[in-house]
Amino acid sequence: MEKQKKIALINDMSCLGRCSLTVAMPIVSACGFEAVPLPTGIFSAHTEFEGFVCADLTDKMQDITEHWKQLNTRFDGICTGYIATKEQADIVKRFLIDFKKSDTFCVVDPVMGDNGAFYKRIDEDFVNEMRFFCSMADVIVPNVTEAEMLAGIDCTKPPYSIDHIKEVMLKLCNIGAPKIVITGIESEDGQIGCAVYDSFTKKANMFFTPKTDGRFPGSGDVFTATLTAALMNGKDFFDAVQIAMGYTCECVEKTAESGSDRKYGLAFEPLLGKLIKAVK
Ligand code: PXL
Repeated sequence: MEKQKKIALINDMSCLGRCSLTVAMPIVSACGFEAVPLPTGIFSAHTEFEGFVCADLTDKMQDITEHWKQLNTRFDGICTGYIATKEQADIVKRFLIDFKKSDTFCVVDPVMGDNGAFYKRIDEDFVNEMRFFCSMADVIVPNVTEAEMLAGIDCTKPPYSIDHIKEVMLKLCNIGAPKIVITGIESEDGQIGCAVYDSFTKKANMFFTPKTDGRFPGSGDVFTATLTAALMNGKDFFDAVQIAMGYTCECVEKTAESGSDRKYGLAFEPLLGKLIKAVK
């Protein structure tokens, strides 16, 4: 058997409401990678659930990474997601400096906001931290709101015009990440999709698919985990984006059809078998 690759997943553990680690771990594991979680916090359920409780793991993150250093742990991939505070951001920055080697593939999801608004904890200092992470990444996957924040453009609401997305993408290129995927673009003709740019080939593209009505928490996390797995399996960048979009959309459709409460996240598990074949 080929040597298995290890991916560090820096994200929160929301126990109920499939998102962040409860999505990233099974997806990258199913795709053949060893998933190594670095939890930023444990939530009873993600923050859209009324009355959630949370244990912050900032101090433990430091201890965990120290132990990994003593063990000479090497990661083939690093994927960052929900980071709660500036202090945690500093720890993750240290982590990237210590563990990102020349052959470590790094994907950053700069979780900061959605639908034209910042999440509560986000201020301009935090956006600057995210700009730094993004500059160290091989691929960044902001949604439109996060892309606007990183680019220093006022946040707008969907639907988005193609010209606006092009303007955001042009400014984002200055951040330094060589490959960019802007996710969750709700277009003026009722579709949803991604804009992609590869600074190595200087090629840009947009991919759209029909949109299922309503919000689906955790769908961004399904997308990012799938994209990471597909890219680390050697898929071409634009192909990997389409695989991740296809899987996420199919999970969204199946979840909508099932009539389950969408707050509990995407029913991604029944489709994992199909995903494994697609990323091979
Ligand atoms: O990516 C979704 C997510 C992750 N982590 C936490 C969240 C959410 C969405 O609300 O609350 C804690």
